[in-house]
Amino acid sequence: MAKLFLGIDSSTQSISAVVIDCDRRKVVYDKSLNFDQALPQYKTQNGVLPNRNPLVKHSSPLMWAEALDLLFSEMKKDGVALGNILAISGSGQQHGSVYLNDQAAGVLANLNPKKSLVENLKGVFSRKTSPIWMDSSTAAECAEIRKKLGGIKATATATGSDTFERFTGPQIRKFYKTEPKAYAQTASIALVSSFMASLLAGKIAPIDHGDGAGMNLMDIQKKVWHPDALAATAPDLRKKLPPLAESWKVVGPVSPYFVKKSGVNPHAQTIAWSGDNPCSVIGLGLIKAGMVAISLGTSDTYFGSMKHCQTDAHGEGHVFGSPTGDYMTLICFKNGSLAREKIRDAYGIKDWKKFGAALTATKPGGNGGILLPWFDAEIVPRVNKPGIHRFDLDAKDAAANCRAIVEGQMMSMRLHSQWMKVAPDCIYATGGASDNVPLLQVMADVMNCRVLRIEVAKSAALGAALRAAHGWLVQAGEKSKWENVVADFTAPIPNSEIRPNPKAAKVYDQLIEKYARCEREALKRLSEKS
Ligand code: XUL
Repeated sequence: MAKLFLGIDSSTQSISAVVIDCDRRKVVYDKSLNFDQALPQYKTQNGVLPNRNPLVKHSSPLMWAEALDLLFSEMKKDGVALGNILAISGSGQQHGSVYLNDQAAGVLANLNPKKSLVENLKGVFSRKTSPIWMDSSTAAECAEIRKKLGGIKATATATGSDTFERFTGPQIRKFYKTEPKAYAQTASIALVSSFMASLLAGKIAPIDHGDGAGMNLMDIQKKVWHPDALAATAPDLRKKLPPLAESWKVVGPVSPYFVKKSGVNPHAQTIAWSGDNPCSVIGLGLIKAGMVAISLGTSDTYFGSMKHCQTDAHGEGHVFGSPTGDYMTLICFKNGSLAREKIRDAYGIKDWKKFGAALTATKPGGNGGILLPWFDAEIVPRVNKPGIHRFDLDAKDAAANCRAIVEGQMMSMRLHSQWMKVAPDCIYATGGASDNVPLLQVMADVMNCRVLRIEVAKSAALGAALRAAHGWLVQAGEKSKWENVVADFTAPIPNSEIRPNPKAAKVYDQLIEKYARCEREALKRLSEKS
């Protein structure tokens, strides 16, 4: 019998399934359902419910449940050998929360397969909609919680991140302040991940350390609920939160609902779900400290892994639990591809190939020119007033500006990941711009580290499937080294390795000091102006 594991990704816009065969080391099934298209009755736009207030972004937990039903019926229709699935885990969009009343546990334990999940779940919510990660309506609550915890550094040290509007704690506080009755009727608060795991297992599932760290409620060092953070957020909160658990925790066998309805193996175990970023870390194969992935998308994202928990005193980067039991970081630089594109277009450079040629034609470090690429308000470092800043750089020199923007972005990543105290020893590059070899050469030189390209379609769902395999092996008492679990599934593109040029790396060791000085100067100027 094939050893099959299922990973499900309940993301912002869609739900996906990836099935892996662990003996053949292959993905054997892969399917996505887009919420707006598959479930138009919920009237979501890109998975989000319309709202008059542009800061409010909610979605429907019933829609996510209906999508799960639909996904299983599609798998059955497509002939997936659901009877051979040994374990199921999943990934949920991080930070989103689901509010359940005191009926929920009983309903979950007795899901009726003759009805749909939606029909089963009708009476279990104490809040109809779920705030998701795109919501930014909790600035006041962020300030209140941060103040009670003693400021940015203290908040980040305690919970792994400064307070952020999308994080669950500030969202819970807003719910408590604006709908105190409904808050009082809430018996259990789930994350998207633990809610979906609860449906699968037919009981309230724990929150894993990966997703739990995205709440501003978990003690990031001890991995338990942080009493001060709970007290700063809302009364009686401890009672409403499920236990925290390791990411490989077996929640229990899959609910008979899915066995009877879809023919899932009755012995299939539900493994704790996690957030999409922790799952992607596994789906990208970042299983050891020092392994880093840089995603070059609209924004550039730096995913790191570390053994020992360090936090960012400036509160710009996040620390979550890694599903390996170690820690991971997520640092998001807003001015990514769009900023590169702005420079490309400003100089009339036709395509990325020509942009790459400009990088190759110029020498590392230019002539000491620095460009701070804040076309948009930036997250890291915090910049509220958009604008680019040039130092010793001729604005008329197209090629020098192409080099300077990429160097600036890479030096910013190097500078603003130093708090991790782990120098990368291997970087996986992903995302749209990762096929630009000259750009990756600048990355390798600035970081003084080899860079390999990796394809990441469905990294969160794949990571969830790999986590299901790992959780199943752990509970079966079998050896479950992460290297063996991810082997073949997360291999970088063959022959894609780019090595740093030692001479160039030396140039950047010097130039980064100047970059840091320029950044400090620009930030000081901006704060004086405001
Ligand atoms: C991370 C974050 C997003 C969501 C996307 O903090 O908010 O990456 O996880 O689903």
